[in-house]
Amino acid sequence: MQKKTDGTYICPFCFNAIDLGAIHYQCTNQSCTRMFVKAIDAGKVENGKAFRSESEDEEIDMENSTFLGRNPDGKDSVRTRQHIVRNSSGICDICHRPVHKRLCPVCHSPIPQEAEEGRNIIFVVIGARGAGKSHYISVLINHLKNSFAPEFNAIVAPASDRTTLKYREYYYRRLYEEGRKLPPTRTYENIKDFREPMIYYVRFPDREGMNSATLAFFDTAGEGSSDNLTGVGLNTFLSSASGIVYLVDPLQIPYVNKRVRAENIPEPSQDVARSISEMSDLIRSAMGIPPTGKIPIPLAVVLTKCDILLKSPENDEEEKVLLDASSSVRMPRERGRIDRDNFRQIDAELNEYLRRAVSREFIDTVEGFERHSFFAVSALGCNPEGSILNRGISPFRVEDPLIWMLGCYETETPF
Ligand SMILES: Nc1nc2c(ncn2[C@@H]2O[C@H](COP(=O)(O)OP(=O)(O)OP(=O)(O)O)[C@@H](O)[C@H]2O)c(=O)[nH]1
Ligand SMILES: [Mg+2]
Ligand SMILES: [Zn+2]
Ligand SMILES: [Zn+2]
Repeated sequence: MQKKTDGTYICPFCFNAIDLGAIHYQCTNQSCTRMFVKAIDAGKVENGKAFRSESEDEEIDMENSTFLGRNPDGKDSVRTRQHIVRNSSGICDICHRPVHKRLCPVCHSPIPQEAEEGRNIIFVVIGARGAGKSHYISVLINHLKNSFAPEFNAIVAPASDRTTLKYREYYYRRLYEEGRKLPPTRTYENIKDFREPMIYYVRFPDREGMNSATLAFFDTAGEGSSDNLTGVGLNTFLSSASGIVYLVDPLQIPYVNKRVRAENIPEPSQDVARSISEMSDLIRSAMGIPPTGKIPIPLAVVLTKCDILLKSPENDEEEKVLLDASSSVRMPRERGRIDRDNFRQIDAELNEYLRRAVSREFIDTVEGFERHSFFAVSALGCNPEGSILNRGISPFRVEDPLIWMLGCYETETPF
């Protein structure tokens, strides 16, 4: 489907289709940047000033600066001590030794080893304002490393140092070390850090066929207006994805909102149905798919904060909107493989539930995707009372959508 085997590769950072024969490199030879700077100062580099920082040990990475929304001439431009080779020869233009660190020529993000294998499937996670994206993403990343990886014999690794730093600084530290809730994303001061997605590679070394996937976490609101907060146009981003995890906060659904009683319930919102149909329209126009045609990208529609839906009802009204004792969401999936029956039951139950709680149109929009499935997850495992997570973090079913999506791309070797 989205697999590219003709020598092009979709960069999961900037979502440009890259010709693998026309890329850039980075030389790990420590002295090349200094020599490059000397060559600039001697006037031997065309347009050399553009790469010259105040330091003799660093050069300016114009492409990466531009991608991150920073001024390449300004103080916050991206600097590097590893010389960038702006041609695809595979030989450093300074030290003339072979170079192996491959970069996307547009944004200068790293290109992984697996790029050639045509198995670069990119899954993206998005959702409307307040849907629970930030908490879901942070908990999922931690859960993938600590729980999913050992269960499925997988290796989960960040694609770049910046992903590692960003995850630690904005998410992990606050949630897991300080035990505090994350703030709304839009109030982050340095919004520029959020132009770049956090990218993780998931590899299955024992499996043939589909043995690696890329996860791109873009932590912004899933509305059209968020377009200018990301380095990538939302339509490009969505239509190049191999799978979309779309988060919905059930507590924002007016029908559920007015019946559930719990601390910190968000305001009801009409956005639940509206924003998914906007997303679907955006993809249809970007991919040229008419309203009657199916969108070929697998879609997981995920109800977040389901800890609240699983509590015991306190009255008849609550009973109408909570998941009952026999709900399939409570039935554990079989471990170490794709438990399709379990997912199918949850999908059928939530389809019914959302048809009633949201609308028929909402379901129709979701069914406009060739492959789709409903899920219910909880990042925190409980409803936080204030801003302190004093009951800890116990994620529930956060990995389900990912397992299902991997199943959509599974070829020879079943889990
Ligand atoms: N009960 C419960 N509440 C949650 C859970 N995850 C998030 N929340 C609540 O939902 C609020 C919003 O979650 P966020 O992760 O910040 O949502 P977001 O989609 O990133 O929001 P914006 O960045 O503002 O668009 C949090 O402040 C929590 O109070 C969960 O697993 N269970
Ligand atoms: Mg957020
Ligand atoms: Zn790129
Ligand atoms: Zn070199």
